[in-house]
Amino acid sequence: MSSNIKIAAVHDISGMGRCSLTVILPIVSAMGIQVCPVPTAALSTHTGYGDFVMRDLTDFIIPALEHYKSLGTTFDCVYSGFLASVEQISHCLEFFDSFPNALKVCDPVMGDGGKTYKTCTKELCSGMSKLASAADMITPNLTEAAILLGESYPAMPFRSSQAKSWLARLSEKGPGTVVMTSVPFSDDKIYNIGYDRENSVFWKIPCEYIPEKYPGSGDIFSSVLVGGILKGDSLPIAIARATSFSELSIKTTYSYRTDVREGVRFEPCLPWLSDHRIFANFGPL
Ligand code: PXL
Repeated sequence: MSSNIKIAAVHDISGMGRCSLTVILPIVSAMGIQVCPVPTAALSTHTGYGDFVMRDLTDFIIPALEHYKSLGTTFDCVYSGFLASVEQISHCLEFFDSFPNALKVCDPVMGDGGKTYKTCTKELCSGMSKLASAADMITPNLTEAAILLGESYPAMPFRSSQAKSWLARLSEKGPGTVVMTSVPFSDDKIYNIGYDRENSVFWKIPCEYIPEKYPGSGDIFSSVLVGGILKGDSLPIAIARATSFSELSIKTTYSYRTDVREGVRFEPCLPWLSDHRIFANFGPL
């Protein structure tokens, strides 16, 4: 029996639309890793449905943390995502500090396609920057990377020299590993790209472009990435695994032509995650 790997997942739970904890729980579990959810908010749907109902759980996080500490619990990873209030930034920092041996991952969920999500205020964006600086690994999309760097949303296509510069500048803020998702270069693919500061190496992993943008895609990618790293994948292999699973589940969804707001139909693809093949569809950036 392999050892028990345990993640504290500090994200919201949205009842419909497949994002955050409703994605992280099944995906990371299918990889044989235990997820302990620490919900930041409960929503009826993700924010893309317009008139969603939301209950902020800001007053839940620190009491939950205190309880875990009183139990002598340890986590192998603290993985943060969508936050519902600016106070939750310091709560996540406290989670990071409480488990010094844990891998600290921040998915700085703030927006997509050049726009911030409805709930993401200016204060929350600057708080997210602080949280990202305290993490070992961050996984922004282009919109979030631009916000973290104080840049405007970039003109497309992105150049590889610009991509390397953004990755390195994000890493200079703190995290030794930076992974940027859905980056369009000048061909007909999109790329997930990564930077490993310790080894001074940049990676790029291609993904076929699918002409539809599903909410929660970033959560699917980051879940597999985090699971892969915790199970011993190198950075490019983990990005390649996460890219392949995302591509498979997004193509599956696209084939059914379902309502985009319902997110990615990853459920039929879950068995794929139990296969521990090594992935090598990567190369240097
Ligand atoms: O997938 C990111 C995400 C997480 N949580 C909520 C969201 C979104 C993206 O729309 O609305 C509530």
